Amino acid sequence: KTETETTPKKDSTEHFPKSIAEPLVTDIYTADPSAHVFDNKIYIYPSHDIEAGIPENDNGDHFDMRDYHILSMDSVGGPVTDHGVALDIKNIPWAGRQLWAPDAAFSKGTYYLYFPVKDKEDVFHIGVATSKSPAGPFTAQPKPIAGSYSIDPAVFQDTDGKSYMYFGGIWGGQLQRWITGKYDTLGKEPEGDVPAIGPRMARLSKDMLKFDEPVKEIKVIDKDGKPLLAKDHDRRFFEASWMHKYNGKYYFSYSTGDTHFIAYGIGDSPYGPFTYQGVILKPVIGWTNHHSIVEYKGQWYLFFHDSILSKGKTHLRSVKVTRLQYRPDGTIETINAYRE
Ligand code: FUB
Repeated sequence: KTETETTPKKDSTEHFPKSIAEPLVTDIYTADPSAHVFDNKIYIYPSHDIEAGIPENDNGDHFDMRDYHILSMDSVGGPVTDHGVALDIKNIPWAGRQLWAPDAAFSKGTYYLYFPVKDKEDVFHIGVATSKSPAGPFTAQPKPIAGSYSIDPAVFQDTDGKSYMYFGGIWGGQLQRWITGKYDTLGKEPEGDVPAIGPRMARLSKDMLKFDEPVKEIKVIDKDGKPLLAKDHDRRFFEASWMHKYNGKYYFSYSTGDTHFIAYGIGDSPYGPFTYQGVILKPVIGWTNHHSIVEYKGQWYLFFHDSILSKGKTHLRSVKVTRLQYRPDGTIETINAYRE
């Protein structure tokens, strides 16, 4: 093991509510789980949280992660394999600091790991690394994806074979610095009765290494077709994009950040717009909320994280999984990660 943190004792949960799920692994801290089914197994691409000793701030400097470990399992509830270091920041030529929430995809015999990291000027961009194995190790491309910025890539492969990347996150994720399309360190999250900043997306090229079209802003709208407003912190997009398809509809889900919900909208196209539907996951222990949704052997699952194992340290999280249920009308039952 390369980790320096110690393993918290099992009784560390005694002052927290009883969770509906246990951490998938307890010898390292993991977060931001992006789950996929590859080779009939579930592979989870999480952030690898560490104690870097950096004080908490709104920029997220305390999330100073330096490598990725990939997890896999043959069955939900069965043994979980930690495949060790899959990519180290030392081996990403353009990286400065902070390896945040990754995602992965498979195409034509190659696995792709997409990752946000700050460059040497402290600006987040999204990189890609390749491997012949879903568990890595991955080899990073020499430069970030051209035209990429901000954080939290989520790659969705549609049933017609096209692949799309959704990305972006405000505050520490720097999306508010790209409002004009050019980087501006003074960019701020809008306030009040103006539309909220939307997540970004672009179709990926056939080789999965580039954007195949200009980056677009996508809209989450209310039932009247109006974009969610900047003041609507309970519903507006903050970070942690995820896309999945169910019964022919496109489900875009995300974190509301400072109000701590995983919320979602449904649309008829991967480009949206997505009509806001409600909350998938209520706030968890720890500031961040970040998830993925995947179908495995006919059952849908929500992967998420919380900070119970670290006794509530926001930057030391643990990945968990629980079942996700649809109502007959296609909306999703809200999940409370804790027993009432
Ligand atoms: O893990 C670092 C950041 O915290 C992620 O990129 C965000 O989505 C939040 O979970």
